[in-house]
Amino acid sequence: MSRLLVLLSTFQLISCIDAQFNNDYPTLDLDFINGALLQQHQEMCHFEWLTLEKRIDTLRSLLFGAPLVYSNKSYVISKFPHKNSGEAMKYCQAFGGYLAEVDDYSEFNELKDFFLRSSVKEMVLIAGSDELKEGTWTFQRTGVALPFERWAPEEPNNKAQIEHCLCLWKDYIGKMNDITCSFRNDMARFMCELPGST
Ligand SMILES: [Ca+2]
Ligand SMILES: [Ca+2]
Repeated sequence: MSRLLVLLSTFQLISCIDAQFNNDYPTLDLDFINGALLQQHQEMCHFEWLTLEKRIDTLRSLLFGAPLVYSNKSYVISKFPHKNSGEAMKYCQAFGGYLAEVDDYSEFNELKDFFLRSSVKEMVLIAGSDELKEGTWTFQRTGVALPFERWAPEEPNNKAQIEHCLCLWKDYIGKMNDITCSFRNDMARFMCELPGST
């Protein structure tokens, strides 16, 4: 479609320029044409990029709630439950991000308050797993050890020996709990950390 537009624009432009110079000059100024075409193409690309950005924004608002902006990042909570932590990560990656990674107390505090203000009822999945080695918690994306932990009382308890993923838990004012990496329930949500303050 865009190539067709460029082609049609080229014909139109040449015909305009041809008419303009027909009386004085039989030849065309190719540098001028190239410059004009390049400018037109850039304007069209800019327009298409804006359209694409708008579509991505629309899609993001369908899938996630309003973002928290903190430290040049955007954090969003899903409007639907995840089938498993891998699927949740893929949703985050689709928007250029990853499951929210708590790096320090300040970030934990921001995300905890964001979660507690939300309408999510029970828990929100974030980055962190001890699936590879029980009791050793790392980020799934980088394999780096969790730099900050703030567990709820008697957690992590690895209940039924199947709890290898991490969530913030509403029952304990947003503190951490280990939970299963697979589907939990319809109330469960996940949080993504996205680049930029969009
Ligand atoms: Ca575990
Ligand atoms: Ca637990």
